[in-house]
Amino acid sequence: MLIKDTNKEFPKDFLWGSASAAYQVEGAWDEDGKGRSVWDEFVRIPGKTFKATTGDKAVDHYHRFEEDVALMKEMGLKTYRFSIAWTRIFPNGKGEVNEEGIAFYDRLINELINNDITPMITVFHWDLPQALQDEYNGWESRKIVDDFVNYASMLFSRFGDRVKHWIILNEQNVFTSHGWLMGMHPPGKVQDMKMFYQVNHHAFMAHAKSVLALKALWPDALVGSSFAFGPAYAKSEKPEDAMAKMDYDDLQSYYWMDVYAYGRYPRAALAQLKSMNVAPHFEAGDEEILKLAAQNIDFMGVNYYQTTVAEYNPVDGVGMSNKVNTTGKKGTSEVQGMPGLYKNPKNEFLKTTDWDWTIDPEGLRFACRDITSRYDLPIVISENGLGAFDHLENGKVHDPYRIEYLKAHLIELKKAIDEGCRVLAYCTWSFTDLLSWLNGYQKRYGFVFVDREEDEESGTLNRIPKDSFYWYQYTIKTNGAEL
Ligand code: BGP
Repeated sequence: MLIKDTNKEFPKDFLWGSASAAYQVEGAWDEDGKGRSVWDEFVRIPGKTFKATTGDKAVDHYHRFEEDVALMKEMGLKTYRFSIAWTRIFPNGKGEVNEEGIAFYDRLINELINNDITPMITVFHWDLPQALQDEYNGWESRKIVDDFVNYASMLFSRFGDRVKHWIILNEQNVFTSHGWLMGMHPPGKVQDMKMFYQVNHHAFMAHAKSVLALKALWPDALVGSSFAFGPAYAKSEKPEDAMAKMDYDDLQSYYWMDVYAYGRYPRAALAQLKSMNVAPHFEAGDEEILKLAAQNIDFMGVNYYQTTVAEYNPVDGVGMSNKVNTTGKKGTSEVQGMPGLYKNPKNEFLKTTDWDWTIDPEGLRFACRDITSRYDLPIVISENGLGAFDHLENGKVHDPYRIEYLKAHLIELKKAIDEGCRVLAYCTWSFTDLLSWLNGYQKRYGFVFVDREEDEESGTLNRIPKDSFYWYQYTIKTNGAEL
């Protein structure tokens, strides 16, 4: 569309934000009664993370959250999205609540509110209690649904008086594909397609029942889950590439978003899964619960980093690869695909980051438009950002590339808003530098540099605002009018 004469500013009350996740920032991995999560164990398996980095200390947000919130206040941030570590609340995943864990998040929430920053909570950002993994294989068992809802309901009842914005699951598509197909996240399974879809069904049920539990308690709360959306462009005008895009969309995007928004799986995707004998098993009543939850979500959460290309992939073509660039050496990722359906070659028209992620600001607009057309739901951009090598020189960090990246994405986001998309919030990834799950500490995303070594637990952990910090501060102050 070509919308003329629009207001330069973003909507009034637009939530300019930034995001993090507990395991990636908190540290204090075994303090104040916290139990072990699957990530606490997984990072200790040799070869799983870049240079064996862990979140044991991370960037010590657990002890420095007041300093971090003071910086957010200085920046003028309107919302801070963070996740709760399930194992701080229930060290064993269920049973007795750990009041020290509740107290930590109470302090964080109150500190944010006292500084005029709206807290936005992610209930689950991947750090499942190890106790539940040991007892019944975590997400693989239907038992997870009740334990999840019990945990989520504890958060709703203890924090819901002050927290209105809730994201139930972070990137269900990523933690399940990395955990059950690629072997790169816990529990490290490879190509277990049947379990992958069953695990996803359990996660959908946990999401749906949590949405309903929240609304029963706090009808005015705003809720959704965050999907890692990588929209696809067809490689060419060949009909087989258009069909490859459609297959990709149904199996890689709508498979999740349709369940959140409509409460049902895409029909063609289910037909495909049935023909492969990997379709999920439903219990009686599941369909109704998914539908009811879908009627109760308030937004689609979107983590947007990149787009992809869909090209027809012959039956003997490429499959899933776990050759992913975790070193920052360009060109070390391999093409992924599903034989007989699609593969995702490089987009020759776009530049990439050092970790081979395509840089595509228009893709963000495309994502918002697609969601708006298909679901007509408001959107929360819950993550978007650039992972890069940053350098501290004479007490300063100059990151013009990050400013350029974020600015270009915001310009496209504003176009999407002008075109009718209802975007409630934009959270960059991330506020401070933090642990990148598989890429260690050298892949930095923050507005605030954290002085810590890449692969060992040393460094002052001092916070140093980068140039992008001041740029975002100004962008917020002017409500995006001068991008
Ligand atoms: C998303 C996750 C975040 C964060 C981000 C950047 O998938 O929700 O937790 O890690 O991606 O990814 P990475 O750290 O792999 O660069």
